[in-house]
Amino acid sequence: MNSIKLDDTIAAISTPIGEGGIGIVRLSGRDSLKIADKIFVSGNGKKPSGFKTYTIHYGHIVGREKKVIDEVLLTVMRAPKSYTREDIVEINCHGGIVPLKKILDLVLMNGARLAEPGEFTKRAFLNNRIDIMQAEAVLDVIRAKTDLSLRAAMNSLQGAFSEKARNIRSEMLDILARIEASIDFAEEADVEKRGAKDTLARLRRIEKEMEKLISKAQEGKVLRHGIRAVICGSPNVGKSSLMNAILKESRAIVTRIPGTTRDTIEETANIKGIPVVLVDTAGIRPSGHPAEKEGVKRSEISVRTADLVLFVLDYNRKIHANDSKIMDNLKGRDSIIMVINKKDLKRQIDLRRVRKVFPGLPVIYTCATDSSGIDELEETIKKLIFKGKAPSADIASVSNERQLSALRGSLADLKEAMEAIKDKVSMDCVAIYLRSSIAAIGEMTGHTITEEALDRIFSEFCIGK
Ligand SMILES: Nc1nc2c(ncn2[C@@H]2O[C@H](COP(=O)(O)OP(=O)(O)O)[C@@H](O)[C@H]2O)c(=O)[nH]1
Ligand SMILES: [Mg+2]
Repeated sequence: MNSIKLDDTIAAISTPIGEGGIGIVRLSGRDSLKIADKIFVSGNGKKPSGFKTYTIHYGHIVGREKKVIDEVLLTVMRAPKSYTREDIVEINCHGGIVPLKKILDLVLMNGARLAEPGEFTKRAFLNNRIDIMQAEAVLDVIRAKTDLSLRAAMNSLQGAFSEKARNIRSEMLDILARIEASIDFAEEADVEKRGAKDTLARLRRIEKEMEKLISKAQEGKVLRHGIRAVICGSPNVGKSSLMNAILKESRAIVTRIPGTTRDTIEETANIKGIPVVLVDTAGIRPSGHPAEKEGVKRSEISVRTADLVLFVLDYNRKIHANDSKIMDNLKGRDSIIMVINKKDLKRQIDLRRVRKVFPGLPVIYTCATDSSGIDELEETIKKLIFKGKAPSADIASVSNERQLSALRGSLADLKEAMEAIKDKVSMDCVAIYLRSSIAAIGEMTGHTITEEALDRIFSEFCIGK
């Protein structure tokens, strides 16, 4: 992998492609200033390599045959106090595709290499400015869909969780060092016995801490990345109308003709601060039409993979065979909310049978056309996701599946180590489990992460970040 080398200078357009007030071409690496010297002409004739750190300068980018490409502001941030800990130059030019591309080309012609996705952040990681969990938090900040998601991501970016994880790891390293020392010196059985008791007590504290982090993980993941909620039910009960009411816009097509929605439509809603991807499905019913058939198949898949199901019934209609069939499909899965829509019309529905099949299911009455009941529905969704507790964006927690599985692995090995002590197995064996536990938590923090895992993380970034 060439990007692990840090001796070259990288460059990329760091602003989104399209028309904008300004656009930024960013350079990072040891030749950033030298390259800037060749293409930037300031009003007073001074060169970027002479500029102080954290200063901004007015001038022009000049290409071949002294042709002026754009009028710019150039910012210099010198190593080590920069995003990457390397020399950084940012060229603020006009935000059009052509000036940005021309400036980037010029920079590349003068010795920079085009950055890979996320490579600036990767350098910040490789140069130890941030750890891998903070790098992941950068992406979460960029992608935050709600205020709450942003706050949770910023909390991680500022290192609240990293510090906790680092402390756990260094405590484990300390315990391991003591065990290794005791293996060499333990002649006296008495000393070893006392040592084992102390070690066990320390490991138990770490175990508790890890378990707490794992129990909070779901909340952390939901706040950052949200959940998927699928809206299902028979045709014409008001699924698409409900989706539009929650989104507060007309996203899905609503008609009086059953079977209008044939494809699944997805849109992110902000439900009480939680990003919720709403999936509007084709009404589930047997159909002869191939397009509708495919839509129905997709609906059934969506229901299986969703975190939450909004099962919609028509207040104005008796439960019919199709509703019952959907209920059969839903039987056994959790996180379902029953939405009885069209409450403005006359009551026809009888819920006794439904309640028998799904005892304890939350039932919300709505009218999608005037949005009444929608707020109560949103409250219920939030309560169900967080099991009645209010979510806190300020807790330091695991934020994704990668971190969670590393933490789980670490805990499993830690438990093995504790068992080994209890069973009075040799301390050599305890040390093996502990080392493996430390390696797993190191994967989470990035202390012992593989290059492959790194590549996977940074490949999700955009170029220029
Ligand atoms: N009276 C009334 N009509 C509704 C309500 N919700 C939806 N509708 C109407 O029911 C029909 C079907 O709605 P639609 O959202 O397309 O249902 P879907 O097939 O389940 O997606 C449309 O004519 C809607 O205007 C409601 O709460 N009250
Ligand atoms: Mg529909």
